[in-house]
Amino acid sequence: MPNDINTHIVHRICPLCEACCGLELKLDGNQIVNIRGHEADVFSHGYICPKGASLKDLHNDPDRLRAPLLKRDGKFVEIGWDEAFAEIERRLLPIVAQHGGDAAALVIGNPAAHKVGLMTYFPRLAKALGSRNIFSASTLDQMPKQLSAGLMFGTWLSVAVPDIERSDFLLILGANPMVSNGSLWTVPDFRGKAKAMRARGGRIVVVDPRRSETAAVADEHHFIRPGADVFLLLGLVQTLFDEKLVRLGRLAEHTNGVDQVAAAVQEFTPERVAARCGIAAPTIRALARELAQARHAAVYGRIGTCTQEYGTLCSWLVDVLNVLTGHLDAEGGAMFPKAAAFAANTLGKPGSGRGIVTARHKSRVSGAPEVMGELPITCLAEEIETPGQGQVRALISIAGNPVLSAPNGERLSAALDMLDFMVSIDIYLNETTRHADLILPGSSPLEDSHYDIVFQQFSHRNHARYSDPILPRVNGNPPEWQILLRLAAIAQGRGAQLDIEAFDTELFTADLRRSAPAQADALLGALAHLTGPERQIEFSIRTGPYGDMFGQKPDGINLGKIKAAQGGIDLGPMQARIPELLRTPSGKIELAPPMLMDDLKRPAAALKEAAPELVIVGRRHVRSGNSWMHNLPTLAKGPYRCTALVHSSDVQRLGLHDGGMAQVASGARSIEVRVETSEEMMPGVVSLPHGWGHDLSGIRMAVAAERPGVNLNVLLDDALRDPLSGNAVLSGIAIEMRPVQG
Ligand SMILES: Nc1nc2c(c(=O)[nH]1)N[C@H]1C(S)=C(S)[C@@H](COP(=O)(O)OP(=O)(O)OC[C@H]3O[C@@H](n4cnc5c(=O)[nH]c(N)nc54)[C@H](O)[C@@H]3O)O[C@H]1N2
Ligand SMILES: Nc1nc2c(c(=O)[nH]1)N[C@H]1C(S)=C(S)[C@@H](COP(=O)(O)OP(=O)(O)OC[C@H]3O[C@@H](n4cnc5c(=O)[nH]c(N)nc54)[C@H](O)[C@@H]3O)O[C@H]1N2
Ligand code: SF4
Ligand SMILES: [Mo]
Repeated sequence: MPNDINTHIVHRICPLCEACCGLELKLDGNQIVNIRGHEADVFSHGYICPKGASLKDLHNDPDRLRAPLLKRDGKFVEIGWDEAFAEIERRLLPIVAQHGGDAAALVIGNPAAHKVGLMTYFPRLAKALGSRNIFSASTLDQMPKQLSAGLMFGTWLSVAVPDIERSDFLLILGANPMVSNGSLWTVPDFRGKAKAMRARGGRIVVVDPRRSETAAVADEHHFIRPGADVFLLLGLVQTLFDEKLVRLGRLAEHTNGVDQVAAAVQEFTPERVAARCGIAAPTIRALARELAQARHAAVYGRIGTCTQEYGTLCSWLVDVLNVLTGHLDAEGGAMFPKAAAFAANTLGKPGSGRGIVTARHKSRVSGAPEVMGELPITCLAEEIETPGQGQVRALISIAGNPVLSAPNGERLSAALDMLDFMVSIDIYLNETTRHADLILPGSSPLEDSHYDIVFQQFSHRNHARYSDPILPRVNGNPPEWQILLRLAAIAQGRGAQLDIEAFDTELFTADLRRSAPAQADALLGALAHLTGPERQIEFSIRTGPYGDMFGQKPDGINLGKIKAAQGGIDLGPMQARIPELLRTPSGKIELAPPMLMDDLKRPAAALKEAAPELVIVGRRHVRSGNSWMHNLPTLAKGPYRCTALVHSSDVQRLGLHDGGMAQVASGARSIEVRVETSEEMMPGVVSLPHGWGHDLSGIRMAVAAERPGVNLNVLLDDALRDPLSGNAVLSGIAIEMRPVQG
């Protein structure tokens, strides 16, 4: 093919969801010809979904920001980087000087988890700013799981994931990996793996108020009343004790608190929880027996079980089930990945540690406890609105779009306009960044190198892969790590002009002198050829569990070896890690953390609560990613997706029409949606995707604005949280629905 002469092939880990597939890109010069799955990738073996191929659209998107934008007289104008940083110095510093560090808040969103530069340098910025007002998408998502993992196993990210390739029974609650491609469970090609599992005689059971795409490929599906998983899970645990099915096996000597759990769940018999969760008692008993008797089984719960008022209890009970049935840390069960770098559960003395604490401080207005260094993002609006010492007056938002992604975005939107100064680091002028005084453009993923420091910790199989930058930066735009570091320099009063490479080395050196004082000089020498994220990655890999220890273990790995290996390095299936993984002070699994035992009061009191007549839950689609991929033509095409799925019995009862419009109201707030009759829905439950509503003024996303959809989060209540983790309640909100004429 003559026109192939100039083309070449490069590889990149896909940053668009947690599956982290290896992609193969064909380039013609700097033009992307096509994108497909990378067959030789040791982890994803060529799998790709429609979003992966859309990286081309993302890179080429004319709306993607490529220069800093400053708001002048209400209009954004392009400016240079020096001017941008000078402006930040001029406006941010006086606010902090006058009102203290807490006056400047930080918000970081989901895409940051896929950007190694943002992940490794956010802590530097947060430290330099010294603010307690740190918010992130974690409190719209997985904070309950992190808290329960921290309490049980001693570090925030010690999350057990199903060992699907060796499992023969999976119980999945509130997750739809057929669409989401997995979350807190990095598992590319869930469909293929589920199919293989069933071909070996395995079974999958899904619990979801909607017969989801995952339920459709499962063996069994049960509707559940939204927000009522805690009752089902308590019923399952109770049955294990009641029917003498508890078998801890190898973990018995490593587990504290079994008797306390037994006592605490006594009243939650299947017969008493059945009506509350909507699943019959004999079904609950049968599920408990099947789980206990399966040789290799795992319980897995995700967004549906986290984003509810009992999020932490649910997340905990999922692992209580895994422990009590002998499936935690066992082959084919719920196992702990061992990441090659950055995992807290591979650092320090194996087998015990300091554990975790929460509530080191509380939010000023609502008194919500700090969890993992953060406050609930649903507290942000009130922290801006409420005068007094510690009021938030300046905001730095990084790869986050809380105006769409957080409950009651309209309130937040108005609050953002009250700020004295706001700067966003983002790739779009969107619903959130339109409020900024200054937007600094983040980079296209294809301009960045990448190493997964987050998702290796949740991968169903251990691996290490690295991506080089593929395409050149434009306009002399700095990489995102340097943007964050320069903001840190400004916040520390070191000036916007500071030599950023020297500052980076200064901070890295200080870290090394603290963590490895005796070897610091030698290590610095060995790493002298690297800067930025690469230096941190190389250090972490080489001193990590598979590392070459700077030559002491010649068979170990380093960044050079990972780069040289086509498709990365496979580090094998998950292995049993208890007790080595534990970092609890006791050196045991804490099955009955006092905070959770105490919280059982809430479900006990709510056991008899009647169901609202109609509630709303969320939904995802393969051609969409939260709020920001609707501007990519390959994903945006096709049928209108922001529809409300309503069961035919509700359509009839409420006088709605398939394809017609309806008003959905929650209290005083309401939206108008298009109705789609669906037998997938549990009667009394409506499903609407989140992340839509691109019809707000002042955004620059032309494709998204053509079919804006409506924002589910307008309806949701920012006062509703899981009190332990601070996570927002996004599921099971009571609504009213009526047809809109015309
Ligand atoms: N295509 C695509 N992929 C994505 C994303 C995306 O937007 N689009 N987002 C990414 C992100 S940020 C995340 S966190 C992950 C999330 O990944 P998942 O956790 O798999 O999330 P969902 O696909 O939303 O599936 C949640 C399921 O929970 C059900 N559900 C709702 N309420 C309840 C409840 O109270 N109880 C139970 N048992 N079920 C309930 C819903 O009907 C839905 O089927 O997906 C990631 N992947
Ligand atoms: N009702 C309801 N609400 C939900 C959910 C739900 O299931 N239901 N899911 C929740 C979940 S799980 C999550 S994770 C949150 C997500 O919440 P957010 O993280 O606030 O939302 P995103 O839509 O992911 O927005 C990401 C932002 O990052 C920008 N961005 C994208 N790529 C880059 C990049 O490379 N660099 C920079 N600097 N910026 C970039 C985008 O332009 C966008 O502004 O939403 C939550 N909201
Ligand atoms: S499943 Fe799709 S979006 Fe997710 S990493 Fe793979 S290709 Fe990317
Ligand atoms: Mo998420």
